[in-house]
Amino acid sequence: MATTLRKHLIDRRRLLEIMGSAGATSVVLSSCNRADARSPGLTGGRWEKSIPLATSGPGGNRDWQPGDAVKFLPPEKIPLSGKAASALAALPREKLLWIYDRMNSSRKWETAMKDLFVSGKDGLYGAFHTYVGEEAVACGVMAALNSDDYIASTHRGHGHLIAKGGDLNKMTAEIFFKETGYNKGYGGSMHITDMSKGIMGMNGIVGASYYLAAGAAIRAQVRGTKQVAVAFFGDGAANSPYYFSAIRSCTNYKIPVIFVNENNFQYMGIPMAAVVPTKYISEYTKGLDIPHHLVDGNDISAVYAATQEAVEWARAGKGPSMIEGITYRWYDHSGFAGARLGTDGALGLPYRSDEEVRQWMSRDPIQRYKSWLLEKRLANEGELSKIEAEARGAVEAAIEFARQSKDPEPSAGVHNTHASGPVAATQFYNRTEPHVS
Ligand SMILES: Cc1ncc(C[n+]2csc(CCOP(=O)(O)OP(=O)(O)O)c2C)c(N)n1
Repeated sequence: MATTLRKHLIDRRRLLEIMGSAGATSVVLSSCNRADARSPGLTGGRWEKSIPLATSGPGGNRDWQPGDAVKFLPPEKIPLSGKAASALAALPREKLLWIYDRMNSSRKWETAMKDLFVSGKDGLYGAFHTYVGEEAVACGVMAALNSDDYIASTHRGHGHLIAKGGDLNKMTAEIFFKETGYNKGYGGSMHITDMSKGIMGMNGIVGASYYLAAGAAIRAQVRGTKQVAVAFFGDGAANSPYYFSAIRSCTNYKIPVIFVNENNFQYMGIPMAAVVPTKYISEYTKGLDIPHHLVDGNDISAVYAATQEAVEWARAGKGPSMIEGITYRWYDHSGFAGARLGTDGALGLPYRSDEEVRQWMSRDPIQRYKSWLLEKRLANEGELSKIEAEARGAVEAAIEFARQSKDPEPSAGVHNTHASGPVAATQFYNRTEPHVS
């Protein structure tokens, strides 16, 4: 047994190389991009045409141009009064500060990772999809959930995980591919999962969140636990055939899923409008008799209030709701083309205008929330600065934790890449009959 195992031992890096040379899909190959001289890939500096670029397409908005996302720009400040502001302000102050902490932790963690990727300092590599700019969606949703509710995330899900209580040390160690990481260094960014916190995982499969969330929600429905499940998805993922199928079935059976669309106008390097025939994603399912909430996704109060209503609706046994948050990502689809060390945002990308990026960055969801808290006198500068400093400290500590952690042993590859461990792996490799999948 030991000899057989040794014969087949490969470490993660070798596995990726083999898959790449065997012509694995672009999704897998993208995780092979290294931040080194041989393959600058998607990390730092320039934009490689390794992702598709189309500024026009079959959608209903054929005249969409880079820069047009400015037309959807929300106001500079989030409303101090009104239904959403009242709903948020009704939360205990500790919870309001907790939201500020989660938003800052998410932003500071991803920004620190960006600086590490761009500098090349720790030799980081692999796919990394930043959520920077979209934090109000994750934190607004999570503020309305209980800790035992479920979330099914996306490829761009670090912000979801951090808002749901993901462990920064384990997340960072996973990005560093260390054995202390969430997936013991064998998953990387897109497989981070923490079932103890209801986090059913980030996911490299676009559109996978619908059925994962539905499965968890059916379980809750059958057991009568009143838990809900949230399926996060992007504007591009709304074009998956599974989207309508899932939301329709959840409507039929009143399954407690909340479908949360993060409309950031960008579908890799394709403007969302080139493939979306309606103005908003929430128009896709208008015919279904379920609540639809179209909100400013950079306004934490709007996202929170919409989710609170959707949660009440679901817990009352009325089934799913759909929330669309209009937001914007500050960086490239994956990696850090156009990004700079110590500076926010990625400029010079061909599928969007720099002016659009700057305008959307001026609607920073964290700054907007900070002003709201201060103007409503729900927090003071000192308290918020303390939270910012603590978030920074936690990120620095997590990076140090990852640096100090060990690389996985090569033999761990057999344990960590097969669900049933080394026995199943050995049987698979020793099989004599042709493998039919
Ligand atoms: C099933 C599947 N198809 C295609 C891809 C390649 N892919 C990765 S991310 C992405 C775009 C997703 O866009 P969107 O849903 O708008 O999310 P965003 O990246 O904007 O957050 C695509 C097509 C994939 N990972 N999985």
